[in-house]
Amino acid sequence: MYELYSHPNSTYSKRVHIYLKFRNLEYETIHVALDKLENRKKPFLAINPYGKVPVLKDGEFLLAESSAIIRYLEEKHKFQNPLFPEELQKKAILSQMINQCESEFCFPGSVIYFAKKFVPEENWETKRMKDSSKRIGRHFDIIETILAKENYLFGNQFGILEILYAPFIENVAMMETKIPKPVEDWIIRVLDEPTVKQVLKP
Ligand SMILES: N[C@@H](CCC(=O)N[C@@H](CS)C(=O)NCC(=O)O)C(=O)O
Repeated sequence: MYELYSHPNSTYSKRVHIYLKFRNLEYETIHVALDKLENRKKPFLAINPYGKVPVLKDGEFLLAESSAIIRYLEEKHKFQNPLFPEELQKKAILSQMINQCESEFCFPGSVIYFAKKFVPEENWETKRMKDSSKRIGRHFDIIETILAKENYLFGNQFGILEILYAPFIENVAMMETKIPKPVEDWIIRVLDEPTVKQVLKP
């Protein structure tokens, strides 16, 4: 059975939980106490030298990075309705969109999330946070062009991008950015997916 090193408040871990439930794959969760800095201690650093969750354990094989884990499982199981297309250029566009999700939304989103959750307001780097909000706003304007026509970001069905975005769009209110209506509707749709709800609102 798969083992997933994880923490209940970890947005990146939640992506993998959503995926595992979406695919009905059996797994066991191994709690890593980030709050007690267990991830910075030797036993966990032997599992992931970067000291981050999630990490998947498949037998002796260890794999970190949420999107790499999902891609590995998806390719390993060869499901009938694969989340990654076969066709070269479609696959390339999906990779592009995954990278943009990480760099244009999740990264600036994490800057704001981390500050608002863990840093006293007097120590906020407000310029950096404002720049991050602007960057997210621009990203939303760009994905709006797809979501004005389709219900989901790729192939017009719930897929890998929604799984990667879900734990982050849950916190979109704190990002203080204008959300275009088609994007707002998509957020509601994604957060209403059964496997997403199971993980985000257990
Ligand atoms: N790019 C990684 C990011 C993983 C990550 O940043 N995990 C956070 C929890 S959400 C973590 O373990 N942080 C602990 C630390 O940096 O000390 C992924 O996609 O899995």
